[in-house]
Amino acid sequence: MKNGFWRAGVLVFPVVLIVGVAAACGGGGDDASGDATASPGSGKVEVPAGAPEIDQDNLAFKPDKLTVKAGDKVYFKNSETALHTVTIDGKNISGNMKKGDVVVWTAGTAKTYKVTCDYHPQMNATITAQ
Ligand SMILES: [Cu+2]
Repeated sequence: MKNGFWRAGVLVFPVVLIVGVAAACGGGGDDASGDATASPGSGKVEVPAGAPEIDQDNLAFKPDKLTVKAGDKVYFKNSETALHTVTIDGKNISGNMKKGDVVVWTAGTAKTYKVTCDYHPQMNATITAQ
């Protein structure tokens, strides 16, 4: 009786272990997102009325000076056919933006940010977060 129980236990236990390990390996693994503040290449983002916005138009950022509160979202929109980027303090946060693309960025810290475009050195703007 006691021996029979033991034999069954020894047989069942390794099977449970293997199934458990297989299940643990199945999930997760797709959390590769980097910058949560950017939405690269997405044309689906709409700019809310009255939100801080900078247009990319005629090879310029318009306006080229913007003041917001720290924590505010700033919307960048490419309004022309030329490809642009939103590069903030040297970091490209947008990828390539086509006409109509909108990228949202959050001015996290109170300071002045330099905004440039990787393709057009003449495109410059500053965003001051207070
Ligand atoms: Cu550009």
